[in-house]
Amino acid sequence: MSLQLREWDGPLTRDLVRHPPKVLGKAVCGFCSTGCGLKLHENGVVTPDLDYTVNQGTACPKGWEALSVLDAPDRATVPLHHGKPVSWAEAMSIFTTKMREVGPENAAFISTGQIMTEEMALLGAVAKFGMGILHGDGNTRQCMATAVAAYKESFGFDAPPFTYADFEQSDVLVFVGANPCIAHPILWQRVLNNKRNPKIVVIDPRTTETAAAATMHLRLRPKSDLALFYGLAHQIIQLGGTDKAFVQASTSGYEQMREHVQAYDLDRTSSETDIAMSDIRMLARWIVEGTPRVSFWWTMGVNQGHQATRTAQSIINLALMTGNIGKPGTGANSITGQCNAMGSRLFSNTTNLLGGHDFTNPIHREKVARATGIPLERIPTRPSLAYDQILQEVEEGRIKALWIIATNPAHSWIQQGRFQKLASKLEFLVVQDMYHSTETARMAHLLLPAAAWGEKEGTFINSERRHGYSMKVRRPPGQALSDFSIFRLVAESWGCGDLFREWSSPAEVFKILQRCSADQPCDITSIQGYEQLIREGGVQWPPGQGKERRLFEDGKFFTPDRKARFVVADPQPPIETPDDAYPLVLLTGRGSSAQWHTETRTGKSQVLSKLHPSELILTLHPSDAGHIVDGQKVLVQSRRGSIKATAQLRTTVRRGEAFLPMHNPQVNQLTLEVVDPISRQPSYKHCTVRVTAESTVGVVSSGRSGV
Ligand SMILES: Nc1nc2c(c(=O)[nH]1)N[C@H]1C(S)=C(S)[C@@H](COP(=O)(O)OP(=O)(O)OC[C@H]3O[C@@H](n4cnc5c(=O)[nH]c(N)nc54)[C@H](O)[C@@H]3O)O[C@H]1N2
Ligand SMILES: Nc1nc2c(c(=O)[nH]1)N[C@H]1C(S)=C(S)[C@@H](COP(=O)(O)OP(=O)(O)OC[C@H]3O[C@@H](n4cnc5c(=O)[nH]c(N)nc54)[C@H](O)[C@@H]3O)O[C@H]1N2
Ligand code: SF4
Ligand SMILES: [Mo]
Repeated sequence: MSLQLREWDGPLTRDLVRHPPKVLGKAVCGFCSTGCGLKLHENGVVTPDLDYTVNQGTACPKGWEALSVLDAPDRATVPLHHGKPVSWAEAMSIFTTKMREVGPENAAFISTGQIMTEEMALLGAVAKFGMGILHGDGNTRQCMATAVAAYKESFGFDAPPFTYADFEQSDVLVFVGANPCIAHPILWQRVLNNKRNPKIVVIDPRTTETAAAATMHLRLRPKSDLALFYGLAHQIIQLGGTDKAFVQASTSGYEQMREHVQAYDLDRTSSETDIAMSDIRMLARWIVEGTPRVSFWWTMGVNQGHQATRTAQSIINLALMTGNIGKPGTGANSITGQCNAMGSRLFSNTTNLLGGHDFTNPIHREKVARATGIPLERIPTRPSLAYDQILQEVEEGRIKALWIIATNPAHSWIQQGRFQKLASKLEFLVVQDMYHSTETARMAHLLLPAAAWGEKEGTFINSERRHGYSMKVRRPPGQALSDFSIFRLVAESWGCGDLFREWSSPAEVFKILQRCSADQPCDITSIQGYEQLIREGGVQWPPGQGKERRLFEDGKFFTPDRKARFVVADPQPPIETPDDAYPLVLLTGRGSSAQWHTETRTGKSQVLSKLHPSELILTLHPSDAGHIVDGQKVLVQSRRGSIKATAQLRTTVRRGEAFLPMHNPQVNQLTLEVVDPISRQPSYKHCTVRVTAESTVGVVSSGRSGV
């Protein structure tokens, strides 16, 4: 198949679009949360689905290459025990024996936002209800936990309110810590469809591709967002921009918020954020004058921070106070990351009990017991520990076995040195992945080979709450099995298979999950099975009229008093701040639209590899470079580690700051394990480093102190 790839690399792609090979089926893309509809053809060819509402006939490079990356030589094709092939029967016997030896109370699982909803639900159910494992979290903690915590407290439920049509119907779009040109290119395309001549505001310390395309770029000091949004709220109040009727009818806590932001006058806000007073005032005017439709969009620049939840809520506050919610082109909108992060938020049975329920609530437990047929006493009465807390338990020797599914923490978890040390303490590490070569799979005692997207069926939930169906169009390689089948094997092997008789196929599990969702904000009981998802090109929760729908049109939220809450806090400084030894702030994030996270998949495509630099590039401001010249090899050092990179001197980063893409496995050797205390999401976008020339003669220092 990789031969095929070379054949259609380049201008031939155009002919393929005109005369594509036979269509085998349709699927929702398995990379990002945009959830583009794709057609899967023979010979590994993918084309965008012209009829799908989300992407309207377009796809980004990862989508086009989605099938080709399945044919890599390092696909896991047989179970491996300490690197040696074993049969599935042996693998299951090893799994069960070791897990029993350690005891389920001393085991945990780490799930993902990148398998089918039905699969993650089955995993959560088998592990927690069947095996009695109490603790399970997922890579969604690295990504969306902040948005979840913020929405729950502010809206009463984890409910991103928007539909993608809002990109097209907005007059002012404010992107905070988001770089959709790279991370969500097809959503950016929806922005470009906007015919209202919108103002596009980008709030990001870097001049990103998105910032370069903006009407206004607020190049704030990293992690000063909270002060900026309080300052903006203060300006909006002064301009008389509060939507009093909406605030009165649909919110609580406005007065406290108003008092809290009094302290953020222009002077203070400007000095704490490095944003000119005139720009803050201008943005406040844009938000209120002529009552435009304003939408706020945030991603990892907000979610990954030491005070992330309160920052997300300071954005929500702005939408609430100006009544920009529940109407076309508005909203306080968190853009999701992975293809099924939304599925994992509602149905992974980790932080929440299936269907967005609460483990500690006896009524919820009874309801889920009835909906699933699982005996009530098997449902835990408390939620899992968070990812970082699970690792802490490993450190303290209480958790001795870890089962990791469809995530690669030996690359992606923050502060690698600590992670590696902890993982090596484990008595039993099981990794379930489609490749045997990932950084985490190479550490596994037992590797379970998984089928990939395209080789199995099920549903994802995208960023606008759309359930979409993906078809199986090819066989998995060797003896690899779908994650769904692996979880069923585990249940049988553990001896709890009887509990899951009804969970016999993804379609049956979808029905069980529908029952779990009854009377919740995410109620999907009325969906007529996969058939409706296929026929309608996905269905947003909760189902209703129209192809694209938003929440809160009636001004009623999911809190007990049906009012949205204003939430505020005092800004705290970041944990690690620049000093003489480590003078630069290091930011990390997505490098290109052709690279996906730890690159286990995208790294296999020859087409995608041509779309980004092959070396690790450190972007450094010229005035911080000292004697370092553009293109020079450098050492990037933090208090945790030291890595090599190639310096690129650009003014796209602010003076005193540097940027590294997250796709290189070494980058997290530098980062510092700090989490937001509310969401427990890691703060990947703030630590300090020094950069020195990698020279044999001597070390030439850079940074403000070195210049
Ligand atoms: N091509 C590609 N697309 C992807 C992914 C991928 O790996 N590759 N991953 C997907 C996933 S899981 C996710 S979560 C999303 C992430 O999507 P994004 O969040 O858009 O991507 P990032 O580059 O991580 O971070 C966005 C921006 O935050 C800025 N930032 C850093 N610190 C701050 C700060 O303190 N304040 C503000 N306002 N901004 C700050 C960074 O400079 C960066 O430009 O992308 C998804 N899409
Ligand atoms: N420095 C820094 N680090 C970061 C971030 C950052 O901005 N900066 N961002 C964080 C964010 S937002 C995220 S979401 C994480 C992502 O971090 P990870 O989840 O670790 O990254 P992926 O490379 O997506 O890992 C997915 C794994 O699942 C495997 N896989 C794919 N499909 C399947 C399947 O169907 N079944 C099974 N069993 N396996 C499958 C892949 O081969 C791969 O090994 O990284 C985080 N790490
Ligand atoms: S934008 Fe996201 S969902 Fe669409 S093709 Fe690209 S990776 Fe897939
Ligand atoms: Mo993410």
